[in-house]
Amino acid sequence: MAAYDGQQVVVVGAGRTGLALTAFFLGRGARVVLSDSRSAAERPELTALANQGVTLDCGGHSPELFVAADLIAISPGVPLTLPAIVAAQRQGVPVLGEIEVACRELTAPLVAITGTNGKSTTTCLLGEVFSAWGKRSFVGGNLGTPLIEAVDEQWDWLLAEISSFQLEAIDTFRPRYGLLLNLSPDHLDRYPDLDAYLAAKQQLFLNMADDDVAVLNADDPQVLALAEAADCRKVLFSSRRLLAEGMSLLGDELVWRWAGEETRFAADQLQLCGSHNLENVMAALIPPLLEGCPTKTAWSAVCAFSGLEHRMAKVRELDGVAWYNDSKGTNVGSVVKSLAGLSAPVTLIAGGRDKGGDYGLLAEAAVGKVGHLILIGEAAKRIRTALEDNVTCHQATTLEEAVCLAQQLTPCGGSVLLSPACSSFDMFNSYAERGEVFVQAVQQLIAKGEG
Ligand code: UMA
Ligand code: ADP
Repeated sequence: MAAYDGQQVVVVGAGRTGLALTAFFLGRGARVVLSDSRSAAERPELTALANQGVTLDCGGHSPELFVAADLIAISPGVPLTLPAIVAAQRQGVPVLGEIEVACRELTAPLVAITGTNGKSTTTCLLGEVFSAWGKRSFVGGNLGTPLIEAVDEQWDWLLAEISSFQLEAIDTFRPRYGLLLNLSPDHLDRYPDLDAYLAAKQQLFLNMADDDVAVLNADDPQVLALAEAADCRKVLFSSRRLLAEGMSLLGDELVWRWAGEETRFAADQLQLCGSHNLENVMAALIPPLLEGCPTKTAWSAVCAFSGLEHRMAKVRELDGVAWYNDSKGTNVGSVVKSLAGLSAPVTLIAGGRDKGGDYGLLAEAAVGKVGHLILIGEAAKRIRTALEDNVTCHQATTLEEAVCLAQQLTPCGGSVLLSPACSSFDMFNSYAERGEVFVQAVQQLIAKGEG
């Protein structure tokens, strides 16, 4: 455990993570400065913290406070390129990410789940299995509850979704299990190029060694390449070939081969749909099975899991049209997977804050599948440019307008899919809010004959 008594700590970002970090450092006797780019007027709720002795640095990040700190603790949304951070680092002030601060306090073994897509689903699947096995598990991280909130309780296991942002500022962070599910371009609004994004993901393996286990997607060459230098055991999963050891998909069975034994699971017992979810299930089973969880317990738990909100969730059927909410489809790779699970004709609602994705890949997936594309948000123009030769494009100013337009355009037997390929922050506070607005608008639609 680190000692912070009397230390001057600057916490950067006053969102969910920053507030949890502030509470943690106050509890450890530190003097806390909470710094946020948003003005105090925008964050009136922070006044209560000022009353508890926290110094507020709002409406920007004051370099003089950063340079004078003993430690800077950053939220995931804060880039290391922030000038005040760069200035402090030059003066030798340590800069730690929240997961680094947290792991210095935590003693329970950690399963860290990362990859471009499927992190939240896999993390929750793991949570279901460990809980069914009777283990007291913290389930959080990028999923919503910052890891630092785990520090004041006793856990058997820590199951944490970890983003590339969170991996940027680690030092000793060392998971017992590190899951790397898949890699495709994402967050190119934060990283200068794909290599920088991949380098952040690779940090997962930085301190993994000896008996730590990297759980890797054998079908993703980029995943294998990033893990090549990892100095720990590697256990693979594959949906394309039967592995001599590891977890494979063979026809409609999952095959677990380990220590000379083989167990088979019938995939049609799962409630989760789609080939991508089979990958998530395969990855999630590996840590508990290696730890000795009975196979029946693990399998029943994954079968009982019906999925998370805002991920390919069917909202309703109306006039023979199925409506799906996939608001969490925030990059091109995930939209491609979601489209693969539907048959033509699909009316796709996409757009939002551009993350620099390659919409050309979306154009390939849309051919013969997407009849109409309805665009919303800041990225509309870039997406239209990439897809207008392949798909009929339409524009809507609000998500509600997009829903009404989709109803007019989609024939009986088709489906409407909200899967934006972008983040939500141009029009909403979160992907969840975007999904809720979509669901509400869809629920309010009246059948065509009744209008
Ligand atoms: N801020 C600054 N300066 C900056 C940037 C941001 O002061 O340069 C301030 C903002 O004004 C805001 C605060 O920082 O007040 C927000 O901090 P944050 O963006 O780190 O958000 P948190 O609320 O702390 O939530 C973070 C994760 N957010 C991001 O990574 C962007 C949440 O993941 C995560 O659930 C939470 O920590 C708990 O761990 C969200 C996410 O979108 C869901 N993650 C990305 C993704 O999944 O694609 C990585
Ligand atoms: P993340 O937490 O990484 O964003 P989620 O589990 O929330 O992942 O799923 C988000 C979306 O990503 C889903 O709606 C689906 O379209 C897509 N997805 C989920 N799992 C996978 C996977 N293993 N491979 C590719 N895409 C996936």
